[in-house]
Amino acid sequence: MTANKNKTLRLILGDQLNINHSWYKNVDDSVTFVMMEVRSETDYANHHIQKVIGFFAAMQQFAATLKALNHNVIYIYLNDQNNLQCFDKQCEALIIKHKFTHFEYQQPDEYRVDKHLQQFTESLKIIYKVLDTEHFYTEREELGNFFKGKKTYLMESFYRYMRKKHQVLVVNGDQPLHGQWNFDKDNREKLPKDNRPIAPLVFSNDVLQIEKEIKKAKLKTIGTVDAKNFIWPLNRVQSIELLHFFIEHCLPLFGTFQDAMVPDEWSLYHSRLSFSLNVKLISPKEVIDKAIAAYHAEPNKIQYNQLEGFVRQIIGWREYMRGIYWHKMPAYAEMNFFNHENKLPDWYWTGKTKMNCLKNAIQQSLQFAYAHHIQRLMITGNFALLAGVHPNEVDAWYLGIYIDAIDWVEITNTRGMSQFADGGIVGSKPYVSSATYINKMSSYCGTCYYNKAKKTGEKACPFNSLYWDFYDRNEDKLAKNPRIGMMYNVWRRMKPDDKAALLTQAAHYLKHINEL
Ligand code: FAD
Ligand code: DLZ
Ligand code: SF4
Repeated sequence: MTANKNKTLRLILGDQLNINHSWYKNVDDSVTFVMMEVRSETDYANHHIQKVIGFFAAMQQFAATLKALNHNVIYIYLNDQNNLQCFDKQCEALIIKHKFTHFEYQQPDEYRVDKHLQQFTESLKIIYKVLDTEHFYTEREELGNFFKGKKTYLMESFYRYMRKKHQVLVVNGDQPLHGQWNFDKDNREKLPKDNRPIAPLVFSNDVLQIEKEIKKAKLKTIGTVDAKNFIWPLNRVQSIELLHFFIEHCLPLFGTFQDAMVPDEWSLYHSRLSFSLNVKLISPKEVIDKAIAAYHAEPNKIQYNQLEGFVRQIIGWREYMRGIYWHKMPAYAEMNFFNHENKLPDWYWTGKTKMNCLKNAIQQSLQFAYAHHIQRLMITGNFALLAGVHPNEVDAWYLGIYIDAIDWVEITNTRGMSQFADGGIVGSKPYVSSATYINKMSSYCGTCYYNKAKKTGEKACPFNSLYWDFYDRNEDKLAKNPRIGMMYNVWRRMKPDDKAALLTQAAHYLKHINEL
């Protein structure tokens, strides 16, 4: 090869597995793609073993697909001798070794990696280019521009803007189909005893070799895996199969039981598409288009409120969280509105607690690297907030434990929606509850060691006293919030002895938090 010939190195990150990207439209022999399993990505959190395996296996399959299409691919495995274990050093070494004249990468979704690659390219002596991932509906700054000059960041306004802009469930240009933008009030019921959700579609991927390599490298991970029968989709075919399964069997009841929680039912009517979406094996547009097409084909099978609820999660919440992330980082990662300082209880890492709701949600997370939204928000998140845990500790847990956890969507949901550490950017009030809500939405309380109806005394449910303790200790920050002022009226009207007993009970529980 002559010295003048253009040679391009293109870096593909582990969450950029979008085969429909324009990079892959034509085979070009002057282009080489590189993918790498690196310690900079495996070690920034205490990841669930299924998360690391999921990323590596999906990356390996994606590389194989590219090779089969005749693209040039360099794949660096975790234990390869020449693995320099981070993106910049590895790319630099390849550029020198193979005399690349150009370097290209797609915009990373994570602020940390974005900065890392910016610094790398600034020092590069060759030409470089940054491209869009061609995955999301929105540009990074779109939400910031949409809310420019506004005091609040209401998801509902953004959602309506998205529906109109992309003509999703819209008629006459700017009107919502069926006359209403949001059908949430028809959703969210407890699961009746006689309703048995369909068994979740799981895959049986053999990932034993990857597990072996992870063990060999002595990666620190949490959770368990059946590496002979890895349950998560690892390629586009499996992701589309999961999407079809969801539309056929779960979408008809998705909205209705979106917030329901039942022991032993880990997936209910949820899609479990978040991993496939976040690593870009499938696109939000194709998910929404297929769901909407199924509704139009069989409107008697899929009621509109179920469809609208699902579409809102993807074109609404998912794009909204991404927009908040890019608008507010890096300051977002430092926010701690309540100045919470407590440590996360040890049993978050083991599930060994007598509280049935937490035991179920945590053990399920350790087993499957998955919990559905309301378990994350109203069980593990709720308790951490009531217990005054530092948002850094809460973030570290969520970032590690879930297969779909990537900073942009984890931190906005955890620090923002769940911990209200952003002081109300994402949510208008903190998501906290006593046992009343948990009992209303789940069947955890019936078999719990604690008594859901007791606020104080032996075996009183910890949520009940911690709930009032949370409001009491944060009165200066919350009493003026119009959505919760009412709670303070209740608190103020309570008898002084009852209030004191609740606060004493909460103090006792906080002191012995690791024994709960
Ligand atoms: P479904 O219930 O089937 O919903 C469909 C899709 O909608 C999801 O796949 C997801 O892409 C999208 N979606 C739904 N809710 C949200 C939301 N609040 N924000 C963004 N997208 C949403 N989601 C992640 O993808 N990664 C995370 O790390 C993550 N961390 C979370 C932490 C906390 C504390 C909370 C409360 C929520 C978190 N979520 C996260 C959002 C949500 O819980 C998950 O997207 C969802 O549980 C994934 O399961 P599913 O695919 O079965 O979702
Ligand atoms: C999550 C993850 C893990 C565990 N390992 C890798 C890896 O070895 N190589 C890689 O390219 N990506 C990995 N990822 C995903 C990255 O963390 C993700 O691409 C960045 O955070 C950008 O969003
Ligand atoms: Fe959770 Fe309290 Fe219900 Fe037990 S009684 S399951 S701790 S809410």
